[in-house]
This record gives sequence, C-alpha cells and structure tokens, in this order.
Amino acid sequence: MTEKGKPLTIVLATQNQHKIDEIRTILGDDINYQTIREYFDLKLQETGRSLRENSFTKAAFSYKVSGKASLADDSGLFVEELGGEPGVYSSRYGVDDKERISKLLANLKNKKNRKAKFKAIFVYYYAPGSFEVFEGECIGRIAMEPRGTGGFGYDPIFIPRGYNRTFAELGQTVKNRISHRAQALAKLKKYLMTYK
Ligand code: ITT
Repeated sequence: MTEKGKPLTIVLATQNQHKIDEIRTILGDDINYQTIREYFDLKLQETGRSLRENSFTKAAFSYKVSGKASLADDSGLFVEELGGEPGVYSSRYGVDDKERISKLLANLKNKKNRKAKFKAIFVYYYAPGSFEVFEGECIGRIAMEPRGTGGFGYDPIFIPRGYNRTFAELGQTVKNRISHRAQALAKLKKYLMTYK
C-alpha cells in the first residue's frame, strides 16, 4: 500500500509468464500488477552485455510506454567450469529450454566441477531518470541429467546448495523462498515498505 492507502501499481516489464507468476507470489497481493503486454506486444530486445544493462533497458522502456513504475528482471545461470557461461546469454544459448539444457550438459560432460549460480538483477524504474537496482543470487550445482517437472528454464538441472533435488523437483514453494529472484525481491520489498 502507498501512504495514501491506494495500492501501488507496478508494470512488470517481462514477457516471461513464469517470471510474472514468481514475482507476484513473492511480492504479494498488496500491489496492483500490470504487464508490459498491456502496452507493447513485441518481445523486448536484449542486446546488452550485462544483466544490469538489459534489465535497465527493459525497465526504462516499460516506464516510457506505460508512464507507470516498472520492474524488469534480467537473470541468468553462471557455470564456473564454463567461465560463467551461459550467463547473460542464458536465453540465447539455444532455441528452446530443451536445447539449452542439452547444450549445457554436453559442455559439462566429464567435468568434475559442476558449481553454478543463478543471478537476477531487477531494475525498478519509478520516475523520469529515477531507478533502483536490486540483485539476488542462488548458489548450487548442475545435475547430471534433467529431473523434475516444476519451474521453467534451467530449473530441471539446477540443484540449490543444501539440497539434493533440482528446483524443478523441489517445486515452487521452496524455489520462491530461496531463489535468486526471492533474494532480490526481498530487497525491493524492503525498499517499497520504506519509501513508497
Ligand atoms: P524477459 O526478457 O521478457 O524478462 P526472458 O525469459 O527472455 O524474459 P531473460 O532474458 O532474463 O528472460 O533470460 C533468462 C534466461 O535464464 C532464460 O533462458 C531462463 O530460462 C533462464 N532463467 C532465468 N531465471 C531462471 C529461473 O529462475 N529458473 C530457470 N531458468 C531461469
């Protein structure tokens, strides 16, 4: 809620329905959510060389077309043995999730070091030239083969630290408590409670 008792409206600057569902669940029902699709129906282009740059571009563009506070999420999976790949190119690593996962597992074949982390960078753009950045990461390792049906993207091959099952096996309740997105959004939530 804002000071005036009216719910805050936030435009979610993402085309990814899974991200939208996770963001709404983590941030809760006190916010009035809209999505960029209500204002613009093409895929937002990602040409930046960092998550931060891409996230900023998406949030600033959403603010420009909607005139409302906008929240973008750029995220990726960083695998140590692969020098941080696919990283910022996570969504461009293959044509679909199946191909991206196969490619990653093939590149890690016979490698001992399977350490990886998910990173998410959120940009909250709320007035002309005014924005805040919130980061989150979740450390873990890459499974030997895909397991589980929950979540999206690389979830079937990511095992968070402290667990033996993948995000896709653990399910949405556990994921939304410990994920990179949960870590970053906890910071945004605190910011909104303090300043909005
Ligand atoms: P928007 O740009 O519209 O937000 P997108 O799906 O293209 O949607 P990104 O550019 O941030 O999102 O790409 C993120 C990539 O990383 C994408 O391939 C996802 O599958 C993967 N990814 C991000 N967060 C993930 C998560 O929580 N679980 C599994 N994979 C994730």
